[in-house]
Amino acid sequence: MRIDVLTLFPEMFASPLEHSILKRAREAGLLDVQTTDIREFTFDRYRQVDDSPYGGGPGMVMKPEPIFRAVEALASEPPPPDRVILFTPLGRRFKQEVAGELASCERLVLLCGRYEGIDERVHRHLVTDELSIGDYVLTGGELPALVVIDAVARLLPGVLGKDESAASETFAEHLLEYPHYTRPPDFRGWTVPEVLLSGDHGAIARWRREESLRRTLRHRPDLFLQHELTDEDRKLLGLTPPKTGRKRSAGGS
Ligand code: 4FV
Repeated sequence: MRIDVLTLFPEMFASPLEHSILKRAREAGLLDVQTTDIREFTFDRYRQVDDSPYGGGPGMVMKPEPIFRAVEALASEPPPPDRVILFTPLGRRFKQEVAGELASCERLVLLCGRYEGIDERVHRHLVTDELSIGDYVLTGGELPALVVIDAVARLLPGVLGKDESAASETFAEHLLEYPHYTRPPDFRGWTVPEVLLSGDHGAIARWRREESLRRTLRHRPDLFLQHELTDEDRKLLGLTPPKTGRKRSAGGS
């Protein structure tokens, strides 16, 4: 996958991409992240990328021209971008399923805003998607871009090693993950659940499923309602199976 990042601070992307899984993915050619400074697409002597807002008000607004030029220049190189994504608090909430959607793309362009925001004509006439990583206001779109690069990259085939799997993890099936334990079996008197030391993989799988269900119900009932309860899940939760035998969602629909 190729990811082009348009930003006023390309240097912010140096370090986070030079460690661990993301570094390995780039070295293996599974991920190609290119940063481009939007200011390179200004031709006036002040290399102006922002200006005061029409109608007055605090702060500055990013100008449309350098951004349109930058995206059009990137798009002139094959392959054409599948998505041009702008990060903004008013965007669609970025979730694991959105990461999965983007991981099937060949090329993404990520647009990082600064200042109060970006001229509305960029939102309306240039970007294909607006994403938010959460209901808070950041100083720029660079950190959201790094969050998306990380979450998408680890879903690319071959990026996670055999001992790292994206399959049975948090949010797969809208469930939170089960508790993890490793050596020592007894730490300060806090012991590892017997079942995990039993070697009985059937019992371990049931324990983990039950833990995922209980944790999701307790910590994220909203997620639990999106989860399709199986009869096995009902048994694990001590819920009576539905009369009809037909699978029914947690929300009882
Ligand atoms: C943001 C968020 C975010 C708003 C103005 C950048 C800032 C500045 N992006 N999720 N929350 N963006 O706060 O994605 O341009």
